Amino acid sequence: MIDLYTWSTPNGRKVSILLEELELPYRTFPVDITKDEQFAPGFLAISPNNKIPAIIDPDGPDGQPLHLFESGAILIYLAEKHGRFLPKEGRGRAEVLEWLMWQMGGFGPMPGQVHHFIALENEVDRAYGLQRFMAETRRLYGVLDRRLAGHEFVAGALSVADFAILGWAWRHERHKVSFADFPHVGRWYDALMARPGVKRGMEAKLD
Ligand SMILES: N[C@@H](CCC(=O)N[C@@H](CS)C(=O)NCC(=O)O)C(=O)O
Repeated sequence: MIDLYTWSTPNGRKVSILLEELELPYRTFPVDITKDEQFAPGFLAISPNNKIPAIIDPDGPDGQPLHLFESGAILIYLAEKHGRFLPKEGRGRAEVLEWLMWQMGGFGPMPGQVHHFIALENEVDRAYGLQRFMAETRRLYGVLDRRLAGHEFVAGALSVADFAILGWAWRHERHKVSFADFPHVGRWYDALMARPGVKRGMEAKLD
């Protein structure tokens, strides 16, 4: 049974989606990041970067418990361990990792900045931040839309890269993106959200 330390955020949802798609049993431990619970010493021992999500797998690679933070590392670990949603080798694996890293480095940090600046009260700070990070967020949606114009999923068969990107696309309204402008993303999003495993991952109580 995996222990999942999380909160109901895009990075948190990536892992609950994968756990549900893999039909793995897990226990959820909410870490209320609005109350700074991510800085509690007990949580820092698992996630020294004071961010959710993190997991503990009691049955780690050497038979010993493994704790892991960074959502991308968690997705790769669970996919490899259970032999699904990440090809073992070759071009297919390289492409999934390419799009997973694209999400981790851009399609997450950039819309995350929109979420930050949109909530600021200082008009000058807010205007500059939104101008910069909304433009970059829209650029990334354009990259994804062009990719999905010729591909059913982002990299070969359905993979952890799709789940990682979905976690952030789930918050498109909050970062003021309409799928009317990115129709291929909209088609992909609807197909993924209709999957029973994805639905359970999105609806799981994480807070
Ligand atoms: N690169 C990290 C980012 C995790 C992250 O930003 N988590 C946010 C919630 S989505 C968090 O825990 N924020 C609390 C904080 O920054 O103190 C990952 O993908 O796991």
